[in-house]
Parts: sequence; C-alpha cells; structure tokens
Amino acid sequence: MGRLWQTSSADCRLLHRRNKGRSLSLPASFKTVILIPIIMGQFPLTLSSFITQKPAAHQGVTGELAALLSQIGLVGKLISQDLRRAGLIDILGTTGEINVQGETVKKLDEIANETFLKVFHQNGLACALASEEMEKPVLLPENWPQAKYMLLFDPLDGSSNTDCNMPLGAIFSVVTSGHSDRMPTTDDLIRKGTEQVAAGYLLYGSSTMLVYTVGRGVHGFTLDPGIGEYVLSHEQIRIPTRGKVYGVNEGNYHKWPGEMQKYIDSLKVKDTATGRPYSVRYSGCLVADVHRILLGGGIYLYPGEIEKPEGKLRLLYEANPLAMVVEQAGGKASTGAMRILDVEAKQLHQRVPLIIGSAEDVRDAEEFIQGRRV
Ligand code: AFP
Repeated sequence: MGRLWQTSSADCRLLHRRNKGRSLSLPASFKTVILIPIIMGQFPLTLSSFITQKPAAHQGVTGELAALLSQIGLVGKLISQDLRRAGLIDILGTTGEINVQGETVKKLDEIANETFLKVFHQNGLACALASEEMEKPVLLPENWPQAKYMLLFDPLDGSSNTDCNMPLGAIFSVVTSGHSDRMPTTDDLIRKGTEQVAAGYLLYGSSTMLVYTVGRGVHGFTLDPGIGEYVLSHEQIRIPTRGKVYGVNEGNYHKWPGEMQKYIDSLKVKDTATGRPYSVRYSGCLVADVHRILLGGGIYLYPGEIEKPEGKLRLLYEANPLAMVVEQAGGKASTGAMRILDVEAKQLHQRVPLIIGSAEDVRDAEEFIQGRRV
C-alpha cells in the first residue's frame, strides 16, 4: 500500500494546502468520495489491465496474443532476475560453443534462449519458435492447431556487454502460422516484415522494460520489482522527427562504400538548420540504442560493407521487429535502398543493412547512400 499512499498523500497535501493547512475536517463519507477516485486513478496500470482497458489500441488483439505478450514479460522477469545477480551466480563468460552465426556463445545467450523455450513450451501459445541461437526452429505440433502464433526472437541482444554490466536486450516478432490445414514448417516462419502481427523488445538497463506494438502505436512498460508487474510508463510513444545523436560502429568506417562514409562525415559538420554536429551514442546493444532514439530521436546504423553488402544484423528477429516498432512511433527503418518491412525474406538467418530512427534522419541517410546527396 506504501506506493499508493505516497501518491495519494501528494494529493492530500494539495487538498491540505488548498485547505490552508487546516486538517481535513470533512465528513468520512465525503473524504471517501474524494479519495477513492484519486487513489483509483493512480493505481498502477499493468500490462494485462492496459490491454483490456484500451480496446482501441488493441483492436484485433486476441486473448492468445495478449497472453503471448505477457508471457514474453515473464521471460523478461526471469532473465532480469538473473542479470541483477550475474556476477554472483556464475552465469558470466562463454559456453565454449559457436552458434549458427559463427559467434562464441555466452552463458547468458544460452540461459536466455532456454528461458524463452521453456516458457513457450509450457504455455502452448506458439506452434513454432525461431531464435538467433538456433540453426533450425523448434516446431511444436503439440500446440497446433489451437496455437496459431509463431515467435521469432533474439533471446539476448548485445552479448558483448554481458560480462561488463552494460545494457542488454531481447527482440521479438510475432506472425500467424497462416495454415489451419497443416502444421507450419520452417518456410512459414520466413515472412515479410509487413506480415508481423506484433513486435517489440525487452530492455535490461537500469530498469527492465517491455516495449511492444500490435500495429496501433507503441507502448512501454517498466517492471516494478516491488509488485512483480510491468506498469505502464510510456503510452503511445512518438519518436521526434529529427534527433541529435547517431549510433554506428565507426571502427568499420573503412569497410563502408564512399556514400556511407560521406553521410557519417556530414553528421560531424556544424549545421544549425539540422542541429549538427550530432553526438555519438553506441552501446553495443541495438535494443538500448534504438530505445534511446525512440524516446529522444536520432539514428542508428549498421550499414552494408563493401565486402559484406548485407551487413551484420538479422532481418527476421532484429531488423523487422524494431522496424515495426519505430514505424509505429512515427519513425523510419531502411536498408538504405528500401523500407525494411518490404524486404523479401528468403532465409531464416538472413542479414540486412539497418538504418533506423527519426524519419528526417533516415531520409537524409538514404539520400546520401543512394548518391542523391554529396
Ligand atoms: P551481439 O549480440 O552478438 O553482441 O551483437 C550485438 C548487435 O547485434 C547489436 O546489438 C549491436 O548494435 C551490434 O551487434 C554490435 O556489433 P559490433 O560489435 O560489430 O559493433
């Protein structure tokens, strides 16, 4: 109850001041009439109550999809609980394995992946699971046909940050199986970004957050460890049309095509009209960098390279879900040549260049990359 009283005592203090310091000598029933709405108004809006209380923002959202989102919240609670004690419970360092991406697997990558698998094996809400950490998806015939959703995810984003207590995240994309006559296959998971029915991320920063969209705006919830619930903290997030920061690994500068180099150079030149020069903000965690940009504007880039035109990031469970979130908040997401959500998906672990953020910043980057600006 402490939290409530803190809040409502503020209102009482307000009433008090208006009452010129005299104690609130009001009949009990009157006080009740005044205080309940105030207290009720301040009651924390949890994820599940938000989805039920805001039908307009969740039109077409089935009970299963709402449950699926809250189960992703559960994954976030379980993982953030471990992360808070990471240095104390032997979950730092590597497993010695190499994953399908050719990367060394961190213990936390494995724990995060296992947590997603366990939670979704148990809840029966998905009939297929595809992960950055698994070459092949897990198909769940036992959940089919009642479970019509398929979940694609990056269980732990920013693995290079695990052992130095820097921000981490997880990214998810939800599509429907689209077949009621047969169990879905791996190919059914390989879909265009425009076919997503929901997308979002978990951010493990100074607090744990769940940010999602179901195609009607973007909402952010902060995990309140005191009540173990995600509480609405950012409703209908709108990204500023232009920002003052950019996030890119400039160590790769010499690997980029000239047009890309020119764009990054332009961000460092004084230009009052666009508020340049911009500041660099690059954390090694895509989720953390995109979250900063979603709230404050700016641009994140993991561009294609001369030797690797497809870049590093994965289309289906990194670029597509973040593109849906950012577009729903009024921003843009591009390969430099086209809209991310229109990219033809061909393989499960397909890579794609990603330029994402404020609409005007992404537009500028596209003009440079396409040689329409020098
Ligand atoms: P990891 O999860 O393998 O650390 O990759 C993180 C990431 O996908 C994204 O979160 C970062 O922004 C980007 O890659 C960092 O890549 P570089 O280390 O090449 O800059």
